[in-house]
Amino acid sequence: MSAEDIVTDAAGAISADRFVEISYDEVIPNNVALGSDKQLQRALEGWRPKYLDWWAGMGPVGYQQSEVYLRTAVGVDPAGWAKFGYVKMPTYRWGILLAPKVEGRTIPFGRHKGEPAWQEVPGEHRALLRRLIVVQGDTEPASVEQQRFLGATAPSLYDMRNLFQVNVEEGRHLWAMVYLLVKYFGKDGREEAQALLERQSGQMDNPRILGAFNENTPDWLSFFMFTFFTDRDGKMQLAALAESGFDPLSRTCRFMLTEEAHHMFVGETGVQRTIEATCAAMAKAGIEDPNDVEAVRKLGVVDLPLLQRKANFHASVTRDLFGSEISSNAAEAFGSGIKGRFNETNLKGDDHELKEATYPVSRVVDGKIVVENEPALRALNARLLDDFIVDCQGGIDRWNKSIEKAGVAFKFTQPHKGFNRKIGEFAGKRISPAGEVLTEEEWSAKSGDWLPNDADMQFINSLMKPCHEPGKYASWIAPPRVGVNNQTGDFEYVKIA
Ligand code: BYC
Repeated sequence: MSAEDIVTDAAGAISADRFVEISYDEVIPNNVALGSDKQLQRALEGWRPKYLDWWAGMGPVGYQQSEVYLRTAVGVDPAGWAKFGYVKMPTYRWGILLAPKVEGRTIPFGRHKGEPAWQEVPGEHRALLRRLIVVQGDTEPASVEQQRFLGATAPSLYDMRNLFQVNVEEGRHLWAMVYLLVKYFGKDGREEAQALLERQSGQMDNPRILGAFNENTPDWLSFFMFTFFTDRDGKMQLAALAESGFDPLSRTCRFMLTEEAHHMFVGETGVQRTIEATCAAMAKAGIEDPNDVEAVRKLGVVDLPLLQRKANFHASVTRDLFGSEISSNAAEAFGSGIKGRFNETNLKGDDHELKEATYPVSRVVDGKIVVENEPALRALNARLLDDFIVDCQGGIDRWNKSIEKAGVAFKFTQPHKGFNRKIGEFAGKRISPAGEVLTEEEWSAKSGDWLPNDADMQFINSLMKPCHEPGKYASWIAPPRVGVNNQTGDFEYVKIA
């Protein structure tokens, strides 16, 4: 049975086999019957060596010959069929995996609402669609590039393995976008696929497209915050693209979302374990005041105010990834049925066309933050950003619960939407985390309390020492509650070669 034979009904229930098998017999594992389209297969097999060169040159530094305990998808249903085993990263089976086709699916929003979902690229929306796929694709290799030096300072083999799992999956997400470009966009698509391997994170001449993907990920706290916040932008954007009227994009994104969830788990639990180590060390030393930074740092753990500053930085940089709150690009992508809202199909009491609706947008007017109603169609980026902020809060509440349980008087908060922004309504404005509009002088005097400062970075660097012995963890991070695939505490997640 080929993947294309496996269909779901409109409610999404799989009506054929229980899960969609992926063929691992071919050079490029896939569930899209790649072997039946020789031209496409040749084009992708031609791109593969260039991808492997990129991985060798720009992927994780070191450990390429080490055996890493990785998860490889073997099915694409929501139960996440997976196989765990030792793999050398360059031999990872990067594949093309789409969620099952939903029979009778219609376009859920915009001008074409109710029409059958497109199986081919609609000519009139080709340029816009290509642009969005390229932007999405560009972030995937970018994140691998940003994280490439982290293996050397991994606080445990468990964490090192999680880093590499995230990295190989981001590589697979690049494959997912390249598949769409090469299959549906002809020569242009092949050129874009090439360019995705040429831009480089942080490079002056040919940088990655979006701002946050040119920032450094210099240490493990950044990695955890990145996977908590920035991968969550991935979740929100992929969810919006999963609503797309272009069905192959929708199916691709639906499967990518299952992998994105694991990346956010790595981020949330990474911060959580850092908090646990801090609270435990404070209790042992009899330190009650979380703001007694000097005393806490002497214990070899991360003080909570520093974690808050890291969170402030990554939250604000990630918020810029949503683009301007008011955007004609976003309006056009929605109107044309290419990119929906978060959870679009399930939004009740809504015309899904946004003909009359308005949406409240915050901005600075005459030195004050005000909320003004804007046509909802033009405010789609503002709405997705608000949905993101709500989604972040769940994890932050869980962090706070564990601090409370440890009896420490400290609470993480999300900074105001306008804090430290470079894109959109608040670009160029100085807003405190509490939401006060500041002068340049006030900002300069206080920003070191709100964003990681030089002393913070020096301290973090002093902690970033490798801990590569099975079952051992650096002082600043607690072991996980459960091992990967229920492995025991002393499991050797990476056999370092
Ligand atoms: N930096 O109307 P505007 C992920 C550009 S993360 C630099 O404000 P629009 C992942 C914009 O491109 C998810 N440039 O915004 C996470 C536009 O340029 P053009 C990635 C920026 O277009 C972790 C111009 O400014 N996926 O998957 O409505 C690890 C005006 O744009 C930025 C997507 O983002 C910026 N921050 O929306 C691995 C989904 N912001 O076109 C992976 C696809 C805006 O005039 N992309 N610009 O030359 C989109 O939906 C939209 O492109 C954006 C921007 C939401 C990014």
